[in-house]
Amino acid sequence: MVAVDVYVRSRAKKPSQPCGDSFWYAEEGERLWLTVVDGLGSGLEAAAAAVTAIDEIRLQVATAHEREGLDMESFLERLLRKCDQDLHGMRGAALGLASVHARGGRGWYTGVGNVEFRVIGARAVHFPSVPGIVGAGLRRVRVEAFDYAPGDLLVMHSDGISSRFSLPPRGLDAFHLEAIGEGIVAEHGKSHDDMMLVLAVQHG
Ligand SMILES: [Mn+2]
Repeated sequence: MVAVDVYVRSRAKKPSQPCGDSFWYAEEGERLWLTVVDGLGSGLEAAAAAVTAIDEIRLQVATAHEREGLDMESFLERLLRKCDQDLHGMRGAALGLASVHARGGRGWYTGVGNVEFRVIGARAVHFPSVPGIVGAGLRRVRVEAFDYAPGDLLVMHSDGISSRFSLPPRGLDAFHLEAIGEGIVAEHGKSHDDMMLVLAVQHG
């Protein structure tokens, strides 16, 4: 059993419309999965694109996690390309997808468009946005590896949050997700776009 704290904060550009940004967090076996998808534009069509991508990710992760020796690099690339096909003819989306093992070791990240991902561990790692639109035909897909240890802070967000925030270094105490998240949203959340911020940390 893995103990993970997850903080999620989202906000629609217009309160009367659905938020076009979505997230998914899951634990499959001992592997943690985190994704943020920003459907282009806002409202119903943006939300539909984001949900379509997340449904595909859920399905593929659920069917793949049982397999021994899953090659994460090629799995993430195939998954991103499948989402690209699924969203063809829809609004398109920016997407970030990360996976780590609860015992630590190498973590994996892939992303396209204005979703950013950071890992705050022994050192801070930042994966900025990569040009492209999921659904518009991806040419190159980059899958990146990073070092992960239990207790490291995982941060993923859409461009409804300015990426200029700083984060506390990993110290002896656990990260306080609520305080960190509320601070980022208050100071760096944008009022003219949908917003999604997800923080996750293992504890215990
Ligand atoms: Mn956006």
